[in-house]
Amino acid sequence: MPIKILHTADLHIGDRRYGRFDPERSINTRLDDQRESLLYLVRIAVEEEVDAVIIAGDIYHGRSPNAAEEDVFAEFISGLAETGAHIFVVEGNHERPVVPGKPSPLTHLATLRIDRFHHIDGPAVVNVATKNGELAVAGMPWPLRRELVDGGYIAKNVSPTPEIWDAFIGERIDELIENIPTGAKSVFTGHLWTSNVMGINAKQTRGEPVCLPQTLARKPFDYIALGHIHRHQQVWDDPPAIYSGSIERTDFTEANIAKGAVVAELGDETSWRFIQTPARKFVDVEMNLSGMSDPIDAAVTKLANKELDGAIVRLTVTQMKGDRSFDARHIRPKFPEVFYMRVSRIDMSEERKIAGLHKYSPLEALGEFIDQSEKLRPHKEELIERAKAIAEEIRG
Ligand SMILES: [Mn+2]
Repeated sequence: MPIKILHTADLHIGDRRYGRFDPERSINTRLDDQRESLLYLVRIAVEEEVDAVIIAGDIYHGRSPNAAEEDVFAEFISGLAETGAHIFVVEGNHERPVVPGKPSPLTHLATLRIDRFHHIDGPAVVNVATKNGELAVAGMPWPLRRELVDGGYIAKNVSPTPEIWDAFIGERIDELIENIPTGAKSVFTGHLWTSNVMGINAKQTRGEPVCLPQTLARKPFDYIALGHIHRHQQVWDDPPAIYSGSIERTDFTEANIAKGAVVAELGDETSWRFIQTPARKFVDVEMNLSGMSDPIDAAVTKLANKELDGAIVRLTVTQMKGDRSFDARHIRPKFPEVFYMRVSRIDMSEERKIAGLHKYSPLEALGEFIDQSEKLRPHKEELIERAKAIAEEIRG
């Protein structure tokens, strides 16, 4: 039988965005969603009888998870441990300590020496025997700038280019490959960016670790289990290099994107399939309410046609100067089935734009411009980042 693995990443337990504080239990309601998706993965591990579970970083959203968040992860791990599968966890940027020797929120789990639980906090190969044969997992946690300095790749005050990161990561992979036993099935798992167009993407990765997909996707690896990019995607064919993606939607750019994990089978060939988690639905609604005699009523009518049950909703209304004011407090009570609703109002008035323009810095003006474009709005963060970089270059 092939060795079967479940690959997940970017759990972001404790991400509180788009949730509410539940005063009775003193937790954010998004934690329930994260728990649901994780327990769903435990069921998958049971049903599929996987030999190993690989968690490719970013377990927690914050560096200091609270007790309720730790309990959600503990419940996940104990559920997986009961299946008898080996569990491998590499550290992501959200938990790897920058200070050498400082414990991460995962260190105590390693200290407990739970059977078949493997915590990878530096580049290392872990060999295990599964019911379907020998498996070697080569892991690389989120690489740190300090490691480039210590390794002589850059001087202390230099910002690393993508090419330097690619060289550093490639050499670590060479070392890991030397430690893969011949005849074993093997998986590389890491938390980092990959890009086919390194130079172009340098600004997107902002000096963070990045490499070409083929720097990782090499023989003898049978499968490359990646974390960091929240959108599920395959970045290389042979061996397959996959971002499982986050288990839940983490912002509105993912509103229409399926969320889940990957089940891969390592036989003579590697095959894999994506399995969806019951991630909470995000619904993005935009409406122009200019000139409406009763904008609240108009918005309620339009929203009533949408499937909003249990959804996280972002409502963006555009109006002009002189329109009847739109008070979001009148909207939310009409949709008790909605999990969370954020309402924002954009004033499209030309007069206001011209009269108010002198108040803006160039970046603020760009932000205002992006806000008014349906096409550009989802890319706001990235566009602003790029504009900043360009502005810095011009200033020298
Ligand atoms: Mn990450």
